[in-house]
Amino acid sequence: MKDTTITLTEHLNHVEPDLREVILLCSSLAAPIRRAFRSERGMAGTKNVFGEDQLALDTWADRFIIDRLGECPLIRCVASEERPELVRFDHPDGVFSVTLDPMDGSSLIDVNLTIGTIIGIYRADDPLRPGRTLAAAMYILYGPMTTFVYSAGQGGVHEFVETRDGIFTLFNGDIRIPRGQIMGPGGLRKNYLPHHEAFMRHLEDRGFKIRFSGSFVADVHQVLHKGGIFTYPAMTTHPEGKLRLLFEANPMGFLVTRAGGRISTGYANILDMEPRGLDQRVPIYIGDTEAVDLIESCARGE
Ligand code: P6P
Repeated sequence: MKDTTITLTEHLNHVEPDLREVILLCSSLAAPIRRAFRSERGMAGTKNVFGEDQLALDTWADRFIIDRLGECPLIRCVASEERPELVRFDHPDGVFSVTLDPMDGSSLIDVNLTIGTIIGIYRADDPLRPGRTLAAAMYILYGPMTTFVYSAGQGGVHEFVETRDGIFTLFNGDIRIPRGQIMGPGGLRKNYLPHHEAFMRHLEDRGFKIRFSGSFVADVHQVLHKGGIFTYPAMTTHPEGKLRLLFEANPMGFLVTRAGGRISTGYANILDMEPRGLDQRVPIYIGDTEAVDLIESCARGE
């Protein structure tokens, strides 16, 4: 149901006041980040901890967001995909640890495709915890519209659209992932492992159509609304896949699970994983329960 009268500020009235303050702070990042797209162009000349070339937009957004989060005394630390170490603040009364993918899909900005910011919030001293312990997760999508999706506490998953700078109104309340027939197949077929190869054949036999943009957050958002599955699997060349446990899998898996879907390595629920480190990668299957159940069945050799 689309309702454009309730604002994010009003919608968050059911959330604990300290968490509500941090979620609103995160939503306030959208407008200034979007304004930077035209100025922060080209390569930064640096690489992140995953060995990926950083764009000027990646490093700018990382610095901007961490500076803004660092002004909030409730936040103890931030783990960013763009930094090798945890960023700790001198906030002795801080209660939250934050995970941040500042600009997921950033390379697509030059071709004007949708990219996003992914944030996870733990009520804990550090973010090296299972995704199921998140207090809240959210993402900002910079697409034809600027939208903000969040879930907090025991609540559902809700989408807001920015109507004026910094003002978000409810666009889709309590989203439930439907059963669908789209798939976002990351990786290279020539490097697929047998169980993944079998899974992809099953999807094609069932008439699944490919929807893969190169932006994880945008592709998962589409699956959240239309059902189906996004996958970036383990491969012969990348036994742990490409995408990151802390910065991508946990927050997006938390949201999709809250909407009635699932996230799996192909063998087990990713939200139960104890992270080994900030830079841990993980094979990802995220989508409606039927599609995720199917990959786990393939992995068991059924
Ligand atoms: P590939 C973007 O760089 C990203 O981290 C995800 O957003 C996206 O799903 C994936 O990598 C794309 O990877 O190998 O297809 O370029």
